[in-house]
Amino acid sequence: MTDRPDADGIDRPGSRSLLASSLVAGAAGVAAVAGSYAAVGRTPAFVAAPLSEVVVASTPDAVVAWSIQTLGSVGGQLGFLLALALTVGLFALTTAVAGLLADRFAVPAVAVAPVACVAVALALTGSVASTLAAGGGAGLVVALSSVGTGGTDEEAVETSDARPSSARRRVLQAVAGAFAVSGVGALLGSGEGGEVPETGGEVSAGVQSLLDEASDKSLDVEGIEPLVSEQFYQVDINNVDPTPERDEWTLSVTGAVEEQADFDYEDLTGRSESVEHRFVTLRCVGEGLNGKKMDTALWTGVPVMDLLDSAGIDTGENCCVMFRAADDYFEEFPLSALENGFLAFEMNGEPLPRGHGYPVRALIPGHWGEINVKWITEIEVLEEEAKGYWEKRGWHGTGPVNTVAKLHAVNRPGDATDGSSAGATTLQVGGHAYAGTRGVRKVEVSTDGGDSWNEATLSEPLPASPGESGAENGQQSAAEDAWRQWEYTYEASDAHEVVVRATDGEGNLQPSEESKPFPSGATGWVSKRVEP
Ligand SMILES: Nc1nc2c(c(=O)[nH]1)N[C@H]1C(S)=C(S)[C@@H](COP(=O)(O)O)O[C@H]1N2
Ligand SMILES: [Mo]
Repeated sequence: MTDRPDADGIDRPGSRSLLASSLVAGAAGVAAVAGSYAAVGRTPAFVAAPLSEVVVASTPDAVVAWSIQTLGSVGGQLGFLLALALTVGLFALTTAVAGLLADRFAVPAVAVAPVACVAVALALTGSVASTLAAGGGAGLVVALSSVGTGGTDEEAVETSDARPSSARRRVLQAVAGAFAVSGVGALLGSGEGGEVPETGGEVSAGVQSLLDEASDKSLDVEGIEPLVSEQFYQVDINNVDPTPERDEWTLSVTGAVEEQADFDYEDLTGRSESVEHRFVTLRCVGEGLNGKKMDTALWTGVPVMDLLDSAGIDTGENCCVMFRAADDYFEEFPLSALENGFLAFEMNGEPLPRGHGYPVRALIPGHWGEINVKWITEIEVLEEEAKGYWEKRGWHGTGPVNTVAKLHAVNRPGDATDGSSAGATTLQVGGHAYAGTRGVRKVEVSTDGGDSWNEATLSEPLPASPGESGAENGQQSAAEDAWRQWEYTYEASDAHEVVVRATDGEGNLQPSEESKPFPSGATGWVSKRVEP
């Protein structure tokens, strides 16, 4: 043992060496995690993924629910950072213990530490690539830390003068190694995302013309998403999304059916007569009244019922369905809502991005986002009601969405002198309105805190796909479940309160009563104080 205090009782070199060893172990921990990331990216095979699950599982349900629904991705990132730190710590500890054992049996730490890290990584992930890369990263750092220091500490212990510089050198080399591995890890790992095939940016002519139409119909308002969102929000229970392989993916129809049926990816995409492109808006029940977890995309897929008819579902006897997914998420809702359901495998003409449910997700028209199950694997037909993931946590998010008009843009088009009367400024306010399958009939804007109302300009409706229930007799009608943009331009010279409200397609005015997102979605009218 070289860490023993010298006979004269000076323990400086010993503690220095302990510190040095800890720093080297820490660097090795970083390198192990970075190595694994380089090999597999942020996938379930990443060594930090299991601890991330532990973090989520050991956080109280209420905190997880709150964090996912309100912080969304930020909450997830915090949990994930904690998991990363814990995983680095685990590998650092492993390296340190391996180092002590190596000392004890007088073998080089370089031989023991990587083996120990490999064992830990294997226990964590079971992925060979991830494991070898973690062991390799840690091994590299430990090896670097002994280069030029004589490999063992024997030389260094000879004079107490030599030790500090040697220890410093060990640490510097280890840290440099960890930096290098992390750099490579970040570079390689960020490119990984589970294997979502590339389309080379080629979008079919049909999809392109629909996307063009959406862009033509988008209002000219700075600061709001166009009719097809550029940044589509993401909400799910995972810190690390699952990576089902397209070729191994199956959807099983189980439960109260005449015959259980399994479908694979080809069964979906191969039904060319059924394939449709639908504009569909999603909105998270957990978002604030004027939140940004509401977006629209053009989705390609097939109607659920086209697929399920072969399984023989009795819609009279059965009440509901439970959807299950590769991330163990599950949601239940009435069978009636399934009738216009859609199974999507493309988003805006590209394969579904991993974060949005690759290879296949469900879209249930008009309902809150949470039953639009991503990475779907099973549809179970139920004879009795059951609770879904969020309903077990107190939410009521399986029903139709609330009507909302959001206010996201306050613009000053042109300068004050441009066309506006003396002392007044031209103002433009705008946003989106959504009422699920009820559709949006009008949006009204008040610029005096709700005393008087003016009708806003609405974007033209997005077109329906031929299979949507809104599209009858081959008539081109409005997409069944898509938002509209609204815009209102006016002049003002004093600070004032802008309020917006929508009326749905059935003539119901958006309720003014205010409630929080939990448990059934936010209600009320969005208002904003505007200074000209
Ligand atoms: N498998 C799975 N599907 C899921 C979720 C999930 O956590 N796991 N989250 C749901 C919630 S709460 C919402 S709001 C929508 C969001 O879809 P997006 O991430 O594609 O925007 O997905 C739903 N589908
Ligand atoms: Mo959600």
